[in-house]
Amino acid sequence: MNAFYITTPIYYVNDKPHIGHAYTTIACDIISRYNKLLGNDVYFLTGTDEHGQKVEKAANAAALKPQEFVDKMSKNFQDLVSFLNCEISDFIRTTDDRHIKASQSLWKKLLDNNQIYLSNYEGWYSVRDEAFYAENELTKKNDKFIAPSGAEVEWIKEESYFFKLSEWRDKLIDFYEKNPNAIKPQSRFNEVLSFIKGDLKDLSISRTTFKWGVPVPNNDKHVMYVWIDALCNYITSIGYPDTNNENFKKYWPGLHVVGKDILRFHSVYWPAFLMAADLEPPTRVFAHGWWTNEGEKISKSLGNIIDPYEVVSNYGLDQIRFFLFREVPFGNDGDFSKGSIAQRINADLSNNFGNLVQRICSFINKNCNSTVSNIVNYNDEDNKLIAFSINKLDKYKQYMNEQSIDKSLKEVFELLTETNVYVDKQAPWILKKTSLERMNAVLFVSLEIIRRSSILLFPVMPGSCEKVFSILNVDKKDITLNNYQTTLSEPYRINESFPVFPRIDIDD
Ligand code: ME8
Repeated sequence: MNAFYITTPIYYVNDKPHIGHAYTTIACDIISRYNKLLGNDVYFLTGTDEHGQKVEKAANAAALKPQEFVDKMSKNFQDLVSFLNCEISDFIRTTDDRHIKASQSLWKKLLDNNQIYLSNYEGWYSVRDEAFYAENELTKKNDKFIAPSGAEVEWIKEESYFFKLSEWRDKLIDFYEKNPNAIKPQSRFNEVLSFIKGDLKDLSISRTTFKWGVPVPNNDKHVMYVWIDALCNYITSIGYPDTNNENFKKYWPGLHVVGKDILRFHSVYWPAFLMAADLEPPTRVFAHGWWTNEGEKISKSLGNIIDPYEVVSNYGLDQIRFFLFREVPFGNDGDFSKGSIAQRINADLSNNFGNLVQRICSFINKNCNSTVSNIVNYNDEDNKLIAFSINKLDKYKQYMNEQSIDKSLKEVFELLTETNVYVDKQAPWILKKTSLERMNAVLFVSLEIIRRSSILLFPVMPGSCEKVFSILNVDKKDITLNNYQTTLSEPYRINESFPVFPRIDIDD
């Protein structure tokens, strides 16, 4: 059994979760469930990032003590995970004792390895991004300097600990040249490599102007820069500082899925911290794109935040899980528009997948006493479709292994389209009068493809595929990719069918 470790970013608790947070968590759930279908031993981590000036300011604005505020806000993110039907292994909070201990241990390790020194920081800082910027990265707007993210920066001047990032330049270049798949998609890899090849300066890793953070060991005046604390969550959960722990040995290093906004932290700072602490860098960082709402950037000030609870109640959970990953290539930016959701659901789920399930299963219910039997031989058309389904499995796996979820889904839908064409052409309703033997063969092949497609779609739409499996009488333990090619036994009895994907009224 191969061990597989996957993480979402840990989300800031300064605000309520929105569709962007749901997107990354669902992506990781899909990749995690796919790995479980492969038979891998999966550890899936998500959680909340609760320190830093931004969270402290939000707590003040809510007139709550920071700890009370983060307890309340973190709960929203925990509830969202189960609401989205995501199966996690652990939910980490950076205010957990285990995490404070782990991040202080990481700090001490860096100190012991002579990677940290005390000096003065003077430069541009954005509270919103919790990030430092070089002057040449900024633009000027109404006398204010703006970071590439659009956030305002302020000039800060304070005593600070520094991490010797500049010393890691060559080692990072070497690591990425040897591991060209360690950042995906490819365009992001090139972007990171050219950033590293530029002028990599030492990184300020502590702050003295606020208190809401992990205290720097042996110097209470400083709290850790929120990113060194935050990134450490990925190793806290699997037992750091005990690197001989079962989980640590089994799962590290892993795959981090992040939004493109925080790629630099994960693919430059984090691998450097890890190598400097004698640990391995992540296996891969996958940076996905950004969602807009009807063409506009999603932001609180524009008042166009998309609430995951609301969209799920309008369209259904699996419909939204599906839309997010079928509509937009994973890695690209996407636009959340009501028209495209309805169209996507109707075309792919109601008319293609749902229709195939419904027409085949209700035909078997009505005309065959719910049982398919008497298969003598498959003809060329049957064999062709079966062979096509095997070819689709190979492509599906190849794309899933590189996190191209959209491409995997496209393969499954080509198989479903082809199967609907096959059913139209074979016309079991006519065969019923002309050849019961052929009718049974066609129904059996169709059921087989429905079963196979439902296995492939399971990671994206677990709840709906379970419904299909309940009609098909397939046991939960048989939902694995190993079982993809072991056909149903014959005679095969199914249960009463029902519509799994109702159509969406476009006018709504
Ligand atoms: O950055 N489209 O937390 P955060 C797509 N705490 N994804 C989006 C999105 C959008 N419009 N908006 C948010 C932080 N996301 C840090 C991370 S990790 C050690 C620390 C998703 O609450 C996307 O995954 O700002 C993005 O990277 C993440 O939420 C940012 O969450």
